Amino acid sequence: MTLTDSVVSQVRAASGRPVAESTPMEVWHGLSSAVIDRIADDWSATAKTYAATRQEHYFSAEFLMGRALLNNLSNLGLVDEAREALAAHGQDLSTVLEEEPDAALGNGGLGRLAACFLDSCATLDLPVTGYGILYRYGLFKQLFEDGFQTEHPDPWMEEGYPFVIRREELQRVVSYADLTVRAVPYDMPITGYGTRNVGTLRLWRAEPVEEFDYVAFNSQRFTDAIVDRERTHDISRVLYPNDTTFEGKVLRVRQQYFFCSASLQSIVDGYIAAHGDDLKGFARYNAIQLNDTHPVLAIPELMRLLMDEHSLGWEEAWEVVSQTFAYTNHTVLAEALETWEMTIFDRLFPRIAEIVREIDRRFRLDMAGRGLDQGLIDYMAPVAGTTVRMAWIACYASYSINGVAALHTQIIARETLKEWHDLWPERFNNKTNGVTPRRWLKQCNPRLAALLDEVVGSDEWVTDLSVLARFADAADESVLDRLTEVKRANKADFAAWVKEREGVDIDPEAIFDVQIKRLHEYKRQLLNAFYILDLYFRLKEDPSLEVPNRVFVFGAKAAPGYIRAKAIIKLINAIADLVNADADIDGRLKVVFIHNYNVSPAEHIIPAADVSEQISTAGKEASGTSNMKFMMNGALTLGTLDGANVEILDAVGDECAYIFGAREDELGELRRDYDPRWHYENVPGLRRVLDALTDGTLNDNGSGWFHDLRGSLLEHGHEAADVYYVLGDFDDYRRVKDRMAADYADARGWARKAWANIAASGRFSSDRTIRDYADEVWRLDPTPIA
Ligand code: 26W
Repeated sequence: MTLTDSVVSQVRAASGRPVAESTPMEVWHGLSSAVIDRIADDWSATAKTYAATRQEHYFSAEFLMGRALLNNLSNLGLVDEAREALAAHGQDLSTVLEEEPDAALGNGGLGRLAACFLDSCATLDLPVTGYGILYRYGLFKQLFEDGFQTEHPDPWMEEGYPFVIRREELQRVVSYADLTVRAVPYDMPITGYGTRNVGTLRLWRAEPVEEFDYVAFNSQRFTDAIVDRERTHDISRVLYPNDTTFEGKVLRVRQQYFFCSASLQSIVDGYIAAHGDDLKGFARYNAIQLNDTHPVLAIPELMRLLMDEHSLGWEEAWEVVSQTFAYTNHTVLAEALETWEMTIFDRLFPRIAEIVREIDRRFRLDMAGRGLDQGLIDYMAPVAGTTVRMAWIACYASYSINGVAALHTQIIARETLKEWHDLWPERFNNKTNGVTPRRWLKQCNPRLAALLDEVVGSDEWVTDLSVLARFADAADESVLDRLTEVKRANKADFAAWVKEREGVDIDPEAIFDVQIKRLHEYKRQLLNAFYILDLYFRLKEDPSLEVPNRVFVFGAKAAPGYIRAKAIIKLINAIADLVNADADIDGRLKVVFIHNYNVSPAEHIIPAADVSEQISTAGKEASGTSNMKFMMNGALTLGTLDGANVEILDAVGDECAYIFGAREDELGELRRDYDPRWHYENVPGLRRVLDALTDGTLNDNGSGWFHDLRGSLLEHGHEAADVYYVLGDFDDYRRVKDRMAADYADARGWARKAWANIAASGRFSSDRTIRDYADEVWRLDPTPIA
């Protein structure tokens, strides 16, 4: 059946009406079902092929998938056919695509990385499956009220979602001491670009067991059963909105155990079906990547399954476990390191608690045998008094430990995980992050994709982005002018999108300067805000100042309990109110805070950006991945030498990136006698900016938040002032950013730099990252279906 025939029948089935009379949402449902119909045979064949081979399983509490329909159509080469099929019935594909809700099952970088990885694994025909949780509510929806963030639920699949298939027959039971639940898998097909292989993301949903034994549901225990039903549904109800700050909430550890246990049961059963019941060979056929410490309970849980259900001895089981797991660290921030109270483990899963204590006991013997002193053993042991340290368990049990950018890997080896590196340096390796050029270039920026097709002479760059390097010098003036034209057209589209979504007019001729990422003090949105405020005052003081028009774009969610981050959002909105409405400024500066930033807004924003703000305090951003998306789309990086920025700079050269600020290796020294007050008093512009927070220039609606922000930078209270060195880096930031703006006037020169960025972006494709994991960590071969 052609897609056209299939779409018509699926839309009619979804709406009960002819296609022409169906709503765009109904058309979205029908077209999505037609895609599933199209891939069903290949998906099943892929699963069968992978079951027989060595596989990798990617365990992650977060998968920030975004929208699925365009991605699938594009991977399958069906975009034009779908557009025509709909047009024949008076329906517009772009309108239909914009109906789709984002699957926002992640907070930020770590979750989106998992999604890009799955795309690359499918495209490279690698036998990799993702495992996570089917959260009923994704990351909260963000609105602004009087410039304050408010949070609202995101019931993203309440109206049905064709891209997950419930696999009733594959359900498992997960037991806690106080509760037994069913785990039902919902499988999402992961198509690759230009391949028939279709991978799988398996997301588990918690459901009550009463369908199994509803006898217990009757009579005396009726209310208990109702309460248990709710407690069960709680497990997969909502994604924790905390990014980087650890909270020892019982529900979170329940969630972690839930998906680890269900996934391992499914993998072990798959192994037995394919290779027989001698579990000692498990690690020959299976590797498990732990995406940060969130799935580390999989380590004691696999021990339990091997020993209690499959009768291996401790040593045999430990041998299997220590050849199965690999651990990726995603942050050096101390407040993010997960530790749990042992009492929680005792209460929820006493057997896991017992296994963790035994790991701890044997670790101590093992280390004493190696001659480590007692202080060091106590520091590194999995259990410290009453707390369990998940990162230490991961380091002890994993055959591979990796960071996510070269600098980050150096820092974890030298500091965060130093003692482990001293013991087992061979376990440590770097895997610099990457992003998929399918979603982040081909799909979101069709104009640039068309230009690349022409310059390269084919679309081979889509699956091998490194070919662009061959064309680094191939950009003559006509190519550069067309690149400028592509960017201009993208900016015009974006301006229309902003007008419609946020009600703000922006000038497509202005420099579009963008910072989109979770709101955190270390990411220093505040530094950007201070620059804007300072520029505003400079323009007020001297209206004849020659500066190009500027549009500053922000997108960021703050964790609901992170008041200082929320204060920074309020501040940026207050600056927008001040600047956008000022008749003296007359549109020369505009500030737009895109509400509810997510994957699909990013796809509108990034292709239109001129400047990519990557301004974290050096040493704090493990990698960053939006930096790579911007680079691919021809925006120039304005950044510190942090995370993957270091490697971006290395790839493009310093004429094609704007680098400022203190380096990671200087900061220790600089901070020792750092006096933010001195900067306030002596750095041009800073006093005026900081005073504006509290002198009535900016309105925080009586919250006192701006006063607190100012205090966090200037006052030595119980915490150190300006721990992220905002004032220390301000002067250099301002100088470099001013220079960058001046450079923009030379359109050809700017385009040349933009082209250099695009051409050098090959090493930041997640295809490269995944090949490195497959070769060096997973030892996995591409396995195309016959
Ligand atoms: C336990 C609370 C918690 C929740 C999330 C702690 C830590 C996290 C993540 C590790 C935060 C995160 O998303 N880290 C980001 O990972 C990206 C992918 O590797 C990197 O590009 C970012 O630099 C890093 O901040």
